Amino acid sequence: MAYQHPAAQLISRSLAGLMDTAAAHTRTHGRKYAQGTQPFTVLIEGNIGSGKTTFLNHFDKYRDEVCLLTEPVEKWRNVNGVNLLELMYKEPKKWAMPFQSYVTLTMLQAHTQITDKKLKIMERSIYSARYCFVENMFRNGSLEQGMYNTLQEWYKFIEQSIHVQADLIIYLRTSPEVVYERMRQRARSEESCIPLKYLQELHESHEDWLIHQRRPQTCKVLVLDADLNLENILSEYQRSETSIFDAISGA
Ligand code: DCM
Ligand code: MG
Repeated sequence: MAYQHPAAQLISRSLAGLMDTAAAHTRTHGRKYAQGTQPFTVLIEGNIGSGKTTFLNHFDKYRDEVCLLTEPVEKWRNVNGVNLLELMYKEPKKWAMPFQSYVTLTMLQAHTQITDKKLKIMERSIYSARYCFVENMFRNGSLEQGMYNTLQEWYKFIEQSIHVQADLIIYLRTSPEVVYERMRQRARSEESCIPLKYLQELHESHEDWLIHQRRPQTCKVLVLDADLNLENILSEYQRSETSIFDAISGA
């Protein structure tokens, strides 16, 4: 058998283990794995640098009532000592596939995480991986047809057998030029090679999904103007708080 990097082996084994459990669950119970275990779930979506983490931090004051799940980027930077995020940007043709498989695993862990809180807020989801990042990586040639098809098969299986649905999506809508500037200021080392064009492409795929509704839409989308700077975005945050609490009381 061809040599496989230990990180890639680990990812395949963990993902396969989770899928076996899900399949067995669906066979035994006739319903999706994790169904009925999830509270009202809100996904925070938006381009790189759109302020998703800052938005989640804003909800920190409700931490006793809200399960806050920030994007597992630290896990992606350290898979048993391997920085998959860095490898994916440095050598996309080789590493985009294992990176997105690992994103799938960590997102599934977040989607299915049990909590006794009444509200779960997640930074990004399996949906943005599928509809934005993976689509874009396929279009720009980082993913070969066979890699792309394999990921699509995982997504189809997940959709059928695991409860990953959300109740509300908050879209932090930005313009690519603004997030490009923010990304450069934030200066995450792995992202130093990202050109404006990449952010423009990701912007278009978020727009196609959340504004033009060109993807299967399962829940309501609240759009916030996330071009605003920190001082001015507070009123947008308050608008989203009201929407979340209204939606929960109407759910
Ligand atoms: N990322 C990716 N594929 C995903 C999710 C995220 O390539 N499915 C990348 C984009 C960013 C980093 O991970 O470089 C963290 O995202 P952000 O800064 O938007 O939180
Ligand atoms: Mg973030």
